[in-house]
Amino acid sequence: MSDQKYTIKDYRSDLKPIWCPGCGDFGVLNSLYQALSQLQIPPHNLALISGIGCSSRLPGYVQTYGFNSVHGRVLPIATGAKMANTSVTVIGVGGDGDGFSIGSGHNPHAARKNIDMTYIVMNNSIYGLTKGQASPTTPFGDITKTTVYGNAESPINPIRMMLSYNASFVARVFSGHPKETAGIFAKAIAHKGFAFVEALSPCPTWRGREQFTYIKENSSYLESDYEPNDLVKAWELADEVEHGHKLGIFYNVPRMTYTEAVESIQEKSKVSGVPEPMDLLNMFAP
Ligand SMILES: Cc1ncc(C[n+]2csc(CCOP(=O)(O)OP(=O)(O)O)c2C)c(N)n1
Ligand code: SF4
Ligand SMILES: [Mg+2]
Repeated sequence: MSDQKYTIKDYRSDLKPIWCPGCGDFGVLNSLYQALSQLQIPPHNLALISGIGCSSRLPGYVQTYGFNSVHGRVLPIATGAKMANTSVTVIGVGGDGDGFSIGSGHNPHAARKNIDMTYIVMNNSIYGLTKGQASPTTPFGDITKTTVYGNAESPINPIRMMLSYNASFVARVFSGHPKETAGIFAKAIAHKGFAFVEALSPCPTWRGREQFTYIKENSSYLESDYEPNDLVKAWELADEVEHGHKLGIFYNVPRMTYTEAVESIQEKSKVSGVPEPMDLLNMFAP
């Protein structure tokens, strides 16, 4: 008998996913169940926060606390949940439209503050739920419902974006590789600080079956001796033109979390004392 208290079935909710057959989000969900079970995260000590989109339906399929919230607002809501109860494991999930378009302005702040949470973006390079408009990760020249003669915009590289925002853990996975994806999810969730994972998750409905094949044929893992602590090296390897879709953990460094920083400031204030109101006024006097 297994000594694991929580098995995959303890994380499955009664809701049956309504994603289209072949949607990459199924693979992401299954890998997340595996990672949670590997880490033995108690379902009652977990909160999954999503935005709006096909991918954002994911919290409903996990037997835990969840909030399918507002388009583009995964990170502020997840941050609030973490601040309200720092002992809860908080995981934000959403799509590329949600996280890199309307919600993009929240990324630098969660990353720079090093909020102790995981953020998984299911990137299908399309707005799936709203029927196939181009997103910020749609490649240049690609044909979509809104770019019928080809996309005139250059895409965001999510790995480079998060590296430049000083995220302390940055990784990329592919939904078609369940075992590897579960392993990287587990490392991201266990990471102390803000962990970002881009999950390449094809949308056969609006991008065709070719999207899965393209990712499968053009992706490869970072070398096994790669050390994910060199920002310049990580930036270089994130170059998709030169390296294709590199998969794995690009960057993983220890850094004080927001909660730790606040606690340390609270401790300092106990020693130095709280300034009197008049002292504060004098500090700003001309
Ligand atoms: C404020 C607001 N603007 C626009 C929408 C419409 N909308 C819903 S989901 C979505 C994009 C979904 O794309 P993505 O985040 O990539 O998720 P996917 O469906 O591809 O998983 C949009 C534009 C909305 N719900 N709320
Ligand atoms: S439209 Fe695309 S992203 Fe949405 S459920 Fe279907 S395959 Fe998945
Ligand atoms: Mg999308």
